[in-house]
Amino acid sequence: MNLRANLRWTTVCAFVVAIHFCSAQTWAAMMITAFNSPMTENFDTFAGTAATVPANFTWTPDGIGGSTTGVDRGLFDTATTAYTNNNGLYALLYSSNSATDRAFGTKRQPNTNPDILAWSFVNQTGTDISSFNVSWDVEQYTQGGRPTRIDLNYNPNVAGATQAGIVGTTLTTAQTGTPTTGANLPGGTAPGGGPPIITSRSISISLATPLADGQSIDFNWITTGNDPSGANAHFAVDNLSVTAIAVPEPAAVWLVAIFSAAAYMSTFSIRRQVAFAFVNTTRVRWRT
Ligand SMILES: [Ca+2]
Ligand SMILES: [Ca+2]
Repeated sequence: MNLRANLRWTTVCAFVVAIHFCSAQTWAAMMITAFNSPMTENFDTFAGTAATVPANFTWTPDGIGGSTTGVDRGLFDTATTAYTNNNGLYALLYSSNSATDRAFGTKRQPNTNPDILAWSFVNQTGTDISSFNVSWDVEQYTQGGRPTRIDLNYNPNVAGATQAGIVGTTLTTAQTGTPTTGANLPGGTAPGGGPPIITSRSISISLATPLADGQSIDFNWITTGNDPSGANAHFAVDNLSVTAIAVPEPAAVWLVAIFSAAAYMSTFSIRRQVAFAFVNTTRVRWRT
């Protein structure tokens, strides 16, 4: 192969590599193309394996040597199945409520490293995004002595994870049970247990710096829980929803102000005419 052919081959390879990485980045993040349009995930096709984590999501277990947190545990139906003390990644469901409704769940390894589920987005609206609404359900499927916790933060434009600008409650703590070694929730039919405890969260976020077109943002659901002794509950998130909120244009704000003022003046004018008519009527009656 001569020098010119070599250069041509190198150029083709560089182009193919660039396409690969661009495609990978495009695949990895969900594109935000519209305002006030919720983007949702219900995990109903998740099978409790790393391979079935939905696109646009990244799962980071604690990574400690010897940990079983990253182990794929598959489906766990707590309506029909006895409690299992195995730590790892689970698709959790309660078939007595729904045979198809799964949630993204884990039973944590006892250490201080968080398990993080990140949902990645890129702003493709063509303009800045200043605020988001985010909602999700936390679902507790079993009980244990350790109060497993799930919290949320976000990372705008790779600036670092933060909870700044969040209005609303982000933290949910599992209800602990009497058995410190773990058990199914009460109220079910053996060998299964009772229905999951579901806590719905809904927050708004005002970004300190607007997210420019083309910039990324990650929303992170963080599972922790390492004390006191005992077992962590099987804990999950479900029904995630992220909405970019449109900020009214200055012109629109002025129009609202003008219409409000006009409506007030109109009401004021009507009130004045009614008062004037009342006074006149009273005068007429007084004279007669
Ligand atoms: Ca659910
Ligand atoms: Ca679901």
